[in-house]
Amino acid sequence: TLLKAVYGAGLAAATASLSFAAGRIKPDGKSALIVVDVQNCFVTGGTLPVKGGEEVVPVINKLAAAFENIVVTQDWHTKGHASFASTHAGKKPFEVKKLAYGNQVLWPDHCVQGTEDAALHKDLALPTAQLIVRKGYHQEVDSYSAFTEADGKTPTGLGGYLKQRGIKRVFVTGLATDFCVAWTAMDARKAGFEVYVIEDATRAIDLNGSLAAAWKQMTARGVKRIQSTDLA
Ligand code: VGL
Ligand code: ZN
Repeated sequence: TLLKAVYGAGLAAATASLSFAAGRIKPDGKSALIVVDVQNCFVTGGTLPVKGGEEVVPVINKLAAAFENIVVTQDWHTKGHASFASTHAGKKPFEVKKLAYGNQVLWPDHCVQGTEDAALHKDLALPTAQLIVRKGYHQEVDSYSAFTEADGKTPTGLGGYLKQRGIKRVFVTGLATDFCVAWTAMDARKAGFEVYVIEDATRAIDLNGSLAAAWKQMTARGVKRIQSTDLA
């Protein structure tokens, strides 16, 4: 029938454009892969597990081959950190508390400096990575972003590092899409980088609609949402 023929043609066109799309983004010497918080704390069995968090590991390992420049981050909290619910009398994990710099989601104790929980996932294979940035180590201030702490003003140094190395484009992966990945991506835009988030190389916490909200904010700020198959 005509309907079938039209449908068939549409499918063929869609398939053609899909295969054309694959590999259209090529990281160059001015590109960096940022691997956010792929730590034991955020995968199954960790203290703040992200659903399917471990599934990003093979995707990121494979992506790494396409990058000359790779930066890894670790959430690296002190004991009794201000972002832990246990630090605040009467507060439970996933409640919100107003701290000096604004509203803070309170988390289970996680990623405490030097613990096995805070170590990078054992299967993460990034031998060519050049820098590990640790963040969230100031007792009174959280840092979802790998660029700027939650007070909105204390830099981690990553922006300066990337700029001094001539990096123009960053590709953000890791955990969690709606917290540390999103904040890192948006701060990278603020710092003037071209920013891609590789969606299938991330997994989300999705607390009260936070995943949809994060994509909306990232998109509004010019972060490009791509898939690992878009890279050569
Ligand atoms: C993260 C919540 C608390 C993250 C870190 O890596 O996304 N989320 N600390
Ligand atoms: Zn944290």
